Amino acid sequence: MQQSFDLFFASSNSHKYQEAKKILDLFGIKLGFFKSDLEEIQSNSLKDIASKKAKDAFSKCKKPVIIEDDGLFINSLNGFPGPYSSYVFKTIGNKGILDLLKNNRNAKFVSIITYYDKNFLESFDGKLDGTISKYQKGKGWGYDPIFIPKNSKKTFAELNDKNELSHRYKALKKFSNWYLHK
Ligand code: ITT
Repeated sequence: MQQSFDLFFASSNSHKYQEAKKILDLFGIKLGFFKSDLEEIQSNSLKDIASKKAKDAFSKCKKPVIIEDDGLFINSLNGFPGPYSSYVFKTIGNKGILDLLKNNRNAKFVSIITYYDKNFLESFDGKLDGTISKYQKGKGWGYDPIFIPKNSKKTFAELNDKNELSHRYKALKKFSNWYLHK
């Protein structure tokens, strides 16, 4: 039986979709997956990248879409990898990041959720402060084994309640509030 969805999450990354789906379920929004490699412009602004990606996604999906652009910003590296987080993960990975860090390990995860349906183009952000661990801990995707959210001793990969506090949760909560009242 075919399920009906309120909107689609366009991304090449199924981990992001699985988490976004669980979060939007809490707000009563049914999220489908539109698996797609989206065009990503080079820019220092996650919001600009996300807006372009959302329009590209809509032109392919032809249904209301959200896309998400994330960045891990490390203080002692002047915000690197930031908008280049995806590329950096694929090239040097978590080990490469750990090798670059010394004492100051403060960082933040940022999520931009952008919605597009031809009438609306809206973006919502979620930010979460934390630190980068000394070693990889736990089994998780992406930067989960090295990111320790503020007020926690565990990495994202070791936490059971990541979806209740993540950068993604914060951005999707703002999005839901707007979407359900628009
Ligand atoms: P898209 O097709 O949606 O663009 P992507 O994986 O390229 O997928 P981003 O550019 O938004 O997505 O992601 C930047 C990087 O940050 C990417 O390497 C992710 O693995 C990583 N990342 C984002 N959110 C994360 C999270 O909650 N936990 C661990 N890593 C995360």
